Amino acid sequence: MGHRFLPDLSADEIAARQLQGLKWTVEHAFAGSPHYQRTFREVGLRPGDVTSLDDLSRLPFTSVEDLREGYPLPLLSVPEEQVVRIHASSGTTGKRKVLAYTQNDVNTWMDMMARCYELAGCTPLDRVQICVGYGLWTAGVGFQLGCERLGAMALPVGPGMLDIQVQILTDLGATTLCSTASMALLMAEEVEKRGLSSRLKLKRGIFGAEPHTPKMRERFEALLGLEDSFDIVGMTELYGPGTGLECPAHDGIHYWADCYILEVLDPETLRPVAPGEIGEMVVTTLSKEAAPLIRYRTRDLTRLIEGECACGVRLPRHDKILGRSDDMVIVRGVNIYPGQVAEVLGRFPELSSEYQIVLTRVDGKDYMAVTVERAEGATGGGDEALAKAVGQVMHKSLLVSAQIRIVDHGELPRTFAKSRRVLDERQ
Ligand code: ADP
Ligand code: K
Ligand code: ZN
Repeated sequence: MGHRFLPDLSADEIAARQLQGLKWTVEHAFAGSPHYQRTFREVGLRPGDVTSLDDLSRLPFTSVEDLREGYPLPLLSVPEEQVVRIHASSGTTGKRKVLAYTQNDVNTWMDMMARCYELAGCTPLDRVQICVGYGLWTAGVGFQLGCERLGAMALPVGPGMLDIQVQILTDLGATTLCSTASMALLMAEEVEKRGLSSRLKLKRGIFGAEPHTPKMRERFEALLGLEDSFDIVGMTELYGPGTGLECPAHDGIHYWADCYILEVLDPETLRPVAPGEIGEMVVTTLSKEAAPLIRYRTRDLTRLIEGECACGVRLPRHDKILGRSDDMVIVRGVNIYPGQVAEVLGRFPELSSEYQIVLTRVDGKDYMAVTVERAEGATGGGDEALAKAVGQVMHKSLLVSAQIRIVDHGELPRTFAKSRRVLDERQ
């Protein structure tokens, strides 16, 4: 296929690299990290015991609690002189997750990001507007690294600053926009408001960091005049953004199985789910030096997609990230993911993509209210009937009643980062 960064590997070749990487990782982590020495001893395993990929299932899990316990430099497996930088995640609860990188780690990450740009169709003639945070977060730096590796022109604006964003978009003729889905929507609405769409040269968007609905995506694709857009996945623990990219055939996300092993496990039993079923992503890195991950429980939910892909890329695929197990809320004993609410709202063309869930408790009973915007241009008439219809579909698919409130388009907060969908006021 003539890719510079994307490898064309058969399943056997991938398995061979995975076995080699797994053996290396286990030796390396055991030699360098007191944490891994302890967890290996707990399950009675020595690195030499790993001789086939099947042995992966015998290895101990690593969890987000392990990262917090090891704060500030969890899982560190190299001497400090080899660490060239750290990054941290936003860390919504408790201590931040801080992860260390060696130069080789940075280089691996850079190549993974270059693959993403390449798969999205970028070339050295593209101008890439990077509208995500730089600094401690991995996002800005990751997009920047890969862009430079590919040889495209980076326009490193960062998040927010809509005036500067639209100025750079139009004056520099950005062809590629990298942001969260929320930020893409915000920019799209700004461009529309200022009547600038005819001055844009955008061809594609690469957006990620949060789940989004097809509706949200259709809207910013249309307003920004994008020919195509791609969901990008990643997390701080696993280098940062760029661990996989939505395939050009839009049938799942190709992930870099020669850089990490992905297991999809039942979060209760920790056994593999049946092929194609949804489960928790559990990752094992194959060459990560500073903070190797062995069976790290990401808490993200997805499923593997079997079979050959129409786009011709032979690297395996997983589905888009369907949510985080931590996002799950329990309302009157029923497990609910925000994505399920979004899915119901998506069935109503009269509604926009933006919604917010508020949970309250009165007299020991849970109540769920969903505020949703009207689609742009939709008038306010018939709200009651619409709210009732939405409530009925919601009850049917979630088995919980929700009070539906319909507000004007643009009334819910827009954000530069990840949208906050659930306000839990029950504590
Ligand atoms: P945090 O959000 O925990 O501070 P990160 O900034 O590292 O940490 O974000 C990584 C997380 O963001 C992933 O574990 C996943 O839950 C979510 N995420 C990243 N990319 C996507 C995507 N394309 N779609 C849905 N969720 C995503
Ligand atoms: K260039
Ligand atoms: Zn594909």
